Amino acid sequence: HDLVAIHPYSPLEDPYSLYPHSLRNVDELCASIVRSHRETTQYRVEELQALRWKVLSREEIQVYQSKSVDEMWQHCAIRLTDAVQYVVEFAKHIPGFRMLSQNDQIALLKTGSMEVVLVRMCRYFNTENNTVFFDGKFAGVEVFKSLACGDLIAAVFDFAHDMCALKLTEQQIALFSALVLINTERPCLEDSSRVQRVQRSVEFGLTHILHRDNQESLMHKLYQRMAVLRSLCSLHMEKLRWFSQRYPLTAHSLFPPLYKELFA
Ligand code: CLR
Repeated sequence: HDLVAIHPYSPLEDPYSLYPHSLRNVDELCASIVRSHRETTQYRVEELQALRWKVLSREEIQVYQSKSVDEMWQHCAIRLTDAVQYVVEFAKHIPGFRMLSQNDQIALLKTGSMEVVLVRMCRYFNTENNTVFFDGKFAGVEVFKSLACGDLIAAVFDFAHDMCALKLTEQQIALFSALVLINTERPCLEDSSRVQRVQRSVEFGLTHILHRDNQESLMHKLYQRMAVLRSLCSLHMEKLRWFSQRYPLTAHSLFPPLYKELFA
């Protein structure tokens, strides 16, 4: 498996993952999830803020729009896979994650990693002009026209817009991302009671910081967003199946192996 090859399992590196129950307190759990989030998000929020003036020009938009369907899919699949790789790295440092079996780690990442990429997208989103940081500049929905899946793109942009409206702090985003990943309802889990223990600790961590921030009412909204994430990811899978049927060669030989492993 690519996932494992890229990130060899080494329990000794991370003592917390072996004994999550021995965490001195919930602060320590939150701090370690926040640290892992910080270390695996390519850009800091302030950096992205400073880059907002970089918007694609007409001509640059034209270049994306005149790409063929399979060329643009391949391009986006590569970008998405990059982002997924950072999420895999994030997951590995969630206390308790590496204590799970390899099978369960992969099962969680299969559905969860794309969802976390979409959660992270709100950091890369500018609600003033509805653009997302893509390939070094801010891009609107029209840039993705040649993918021929306008409904998915519109839904993804809507989701990012709604997430931005919640004005989450980096800590809240970190804990929410962890909760999205560690989910006992994912299919094909071998040891869901173990996953449940980890899930409970992350849930406890999120509740704790929302309480500390005086924003307990966010919990309900975040659970609602999790349902939206699920539907977005099944739409993504549906589009991928459609694409693979029409362009089997591109999907088979030109997509990144990790993308295929996770989503195909
Ligand atoms: C999300 C946050 C990550 C960095 C990142 C990288 C790639 C971006 C992604 C973000 C947001 C969604 C994105 C993606 C590339 C293509 C994809 C813009 C900013 C759009 C929605 C197209 C999806 C196409 C699939 C159907 C292949 O940390």
